[in-house]
Amino acid sequence: MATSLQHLDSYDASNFIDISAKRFGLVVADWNRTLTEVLSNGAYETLLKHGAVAENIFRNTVPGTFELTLGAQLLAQHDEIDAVICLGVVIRGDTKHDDYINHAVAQGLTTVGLKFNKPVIFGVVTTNTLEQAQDRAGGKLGNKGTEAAVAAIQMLGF
Ligand code: RBF
Repeated sequence: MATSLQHLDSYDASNFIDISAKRFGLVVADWNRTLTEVLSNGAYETLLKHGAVAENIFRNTVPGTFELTLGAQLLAQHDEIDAVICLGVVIRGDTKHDDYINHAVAQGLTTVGLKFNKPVIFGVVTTNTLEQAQDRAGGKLGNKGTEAAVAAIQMLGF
C-alpha cells in the first residue's frame, strides 16, 4: 500500500504499554545524514513523549543503510536492550544499488529480530527521488522515524 495512504502518524496511544523501564537502541545511517537526523529526532522524541527515559535510549551511527543490520545485531544481542529501531534513507540512483541495499537490510533486520526475539524495526525510507524522501522525513507525509518508534512501542506490547 502506498505510504501516502497508510501511515502511523495518527496512531492511537491509549493502549501503549508503560515503556518507562524499556531500553531502546537507535541505529541511524550516516548516508543522507540531513534526512536521517530528522528520522532519528522523530523517533527519539516519540519515545520520550510516550514515557521512555532519555538514559534508556542508545543512539548509534553506522556509515550507511547496508550497515544497519550489523548495528542492530550488536545492540540486539544485549539482554538489556528491549527493542532496536533502525533508520536510513535510500534514494534510487542510476544503478541498482538501492535494490541490493534495501533487500539485504529488510532481510537482515528480519533475521536479527527473529534471532533475538525482540522488535527490530525497519525504519528505512526507500524512494525514487530526494523530494519523496524529504516528504517522509518531516515533510508533508510525516516522519517515518516517528512511525518506527510507534511500531517499536506497539511490538513491545504484543
Ligand atoms: N547508503 C544509504 O544509506 N543510502 C543510499 O542511498 C546509499 N546509496 C549508495 C549508493 C552506492 C552506489 C553505494 C556503493 C553505496 C550507497 N550507500 C547508501 C552506502 C551503503 O549503505 C553502505 O554504507 C556502503 O555500501 C558500504 O557498505
